Amino acid sequence: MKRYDVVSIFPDMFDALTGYGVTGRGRDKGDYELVVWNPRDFSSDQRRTVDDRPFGGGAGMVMMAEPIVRSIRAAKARQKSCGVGDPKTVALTPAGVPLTQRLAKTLTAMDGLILLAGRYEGIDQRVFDLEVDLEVSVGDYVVSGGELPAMVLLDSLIRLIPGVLNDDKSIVEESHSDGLLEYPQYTRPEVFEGLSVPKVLLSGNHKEIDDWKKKEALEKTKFVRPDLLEAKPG
Ligand code: 9D3
Repeated sequence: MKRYDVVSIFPDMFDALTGYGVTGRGRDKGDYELVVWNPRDFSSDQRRTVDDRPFGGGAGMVMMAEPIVRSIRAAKARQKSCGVGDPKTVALTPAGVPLTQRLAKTLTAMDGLILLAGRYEGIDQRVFDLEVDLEVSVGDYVVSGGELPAMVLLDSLIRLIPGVLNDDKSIVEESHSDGLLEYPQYTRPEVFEGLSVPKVLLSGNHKEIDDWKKKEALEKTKFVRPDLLEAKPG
């Protein structure tokens, strides 16, 4: 069983991950566990404050170091109590390294992970200095907080845990078409509003079908994401 701890002031958002689809069933089956720590529970004032104004000025509020550091340390203690030797802490930030399938494969190999999802304009730098091993971004666009990015990262890790995907065929196909975009897919009926399924897919000739899928995937990739083909042999 993989152990995931998340630090977030919106714990209920993670029900979207644990309550649905393969990530929901994976949790029910005990493929992984997810515990969310709320920095408000580690705040030192009556109002449960977790943010304050930035030194030096600037727009918006910054998340305070103390409630976050205390949350991360509680998460680390829990991970160690579960036998995770040296749990790594990953912060989701717009300035992180881009999430890729390669990074997902690296992180899914860890027994446990702690993820930090921030809100407001940022997080006090001393949190990173003291407790964070890696910053990860989910792409060059702005969202309102780290929770959705944390769920994107978690989903990409969880579906790589052996047994989470019910069939192992999709994993084989994934590695097969590695780095290419998807070929077009069809199901019944054979004709829909005058549009027919390509004949080759009904031919039963598996070699021809495989060649067609490869050709379509390559074509689509050349057109939409030529950058994916740049550094690729074959
Ligand atoms: C200084 C201007 N903004 C940085 C681009 C401030 C800011 C905006 C949004 C700071 C944090 C956020 C909230 N976003 C995330 O926490 C985040 C994120 C993202 O916005 N895009 C891509 N990946 C990620 S991972 C976490």
